[in-house]
Amino acid sequence: MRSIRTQIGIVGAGPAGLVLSHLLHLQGIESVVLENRSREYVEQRVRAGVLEDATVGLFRETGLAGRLDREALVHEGIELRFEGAGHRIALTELTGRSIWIYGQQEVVKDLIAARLAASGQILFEADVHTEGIDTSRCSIRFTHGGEDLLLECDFVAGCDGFHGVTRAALPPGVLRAYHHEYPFAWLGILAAVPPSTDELIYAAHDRGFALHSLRSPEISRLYLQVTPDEDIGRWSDDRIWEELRVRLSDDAGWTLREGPVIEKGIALMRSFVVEPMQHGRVFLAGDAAHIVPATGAKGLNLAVHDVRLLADALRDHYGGAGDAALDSYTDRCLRRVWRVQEFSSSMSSMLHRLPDDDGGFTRRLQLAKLRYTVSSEAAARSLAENYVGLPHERTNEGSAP
Ligand code: FAS
Ligand code: PHB
Repeated sequence: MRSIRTQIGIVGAGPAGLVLSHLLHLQGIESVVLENRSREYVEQRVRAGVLEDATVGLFRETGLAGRLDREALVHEGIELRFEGAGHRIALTELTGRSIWIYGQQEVVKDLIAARLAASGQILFEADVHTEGIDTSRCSIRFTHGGEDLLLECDFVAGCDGFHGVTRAALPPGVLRAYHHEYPFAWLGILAAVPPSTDELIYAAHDRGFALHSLRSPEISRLYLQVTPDEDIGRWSDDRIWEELRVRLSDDAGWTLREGPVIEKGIALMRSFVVEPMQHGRVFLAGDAAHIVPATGAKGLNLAVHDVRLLADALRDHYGGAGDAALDSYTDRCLRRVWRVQEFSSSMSSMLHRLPDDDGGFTRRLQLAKLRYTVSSEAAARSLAENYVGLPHERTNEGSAP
């Protein structure tokens, strides 16, 4: 079997794997990224849309923000809509920081272009299986172009998402998993119609949650709360627009623009964390280690924070600064992971219609929390600083990435 040698073997060309490969490159550290889907597929996969202040800051610092700075939309607020009225949370006024609207597939396109422009190695349609990952020898057997190959490396980074193989390759009993399934899912659409709002609208309607987000001045992104076992076949485009119209309505006669639906899908909402996020020379990052419900718009941003810490720690390792940062990778990631889990969970339970098996008690609590959040500056500031994202923790502040 032909073997390839590199320093860091990265499984998965999502935001985590690609940002890691880029940051390592800037440190003169080699990596090979193995992705089992095609380039076309990963560049068109619709997912995240909200980037935190710190994520955009890192992209600017590391030369990844050229197109983002030209095409992304900066937002300084979001709206919470309930009981027929909208309430703006002034993110930038309250925190001094903003969010950026820029589709995940655009981030992935920019990252792949930057890696390939720097002669980075990304093998698409490389099939990696759990049994192919040797966590003790740090090697990965995979198939590419019909050939069986062996990637030998100093470290393995599992950036292969929730359904990936690296986590499962770790010896049994090493990981402890924490998880929570929410009693709802999101039906999301991409529509070729100009957004009906300049800022995101999170609506907590009696019929269920709805979110009006966007991708560009021409493309809207909208979500509806549905049941976890919902059959998308039962949702015609007309029915989707009808339900969005009702749930996003307000007493001021706000109108929703409708248009052709160009993509639709259902995403389950779960919280998931594994501890530790490392074993020997194998490190997990992003959705491979943790999942948050999309209500807080955090998953991609959390993945970027993980790999920033991992790249810094590997820089220290290869730079002779020791392995303290590698050894404490899990603890430093989990501080943010659980902060974000708590925020995403509280946003989810505040905004979604929950099973009403307590005579409306929960609904009354939700409305009380919503009213407090929009009427108390302290509560609004707390939501705002979590939503724009807390500043990134850094290793050895002095040395630039
Ligand atoms: P990813 O899942 O993105 O990437 C993993 C990669 O590994 C994939 O390319 C996969 O093909 C590959 N892979 C899997 N198995 C493999 C194998 N065996 N061999 C080789 N490769 C393999 N996050 C936000 O921050 N903001 C948002 O607004 C937001 N909205 C979301 C909306 C929805 C509907 C969903 C579902 C998620 C949303 N997220 C959001 C979260 C989302 O963006 C994820 O957190 C993000 O994709 C995580 O990135 P990665 O960890 O790189 O995992
Ligand atoms: C999106 O634009 O896809 C999006 C925005 C906010 C969220 C989740 C998803 O909370």
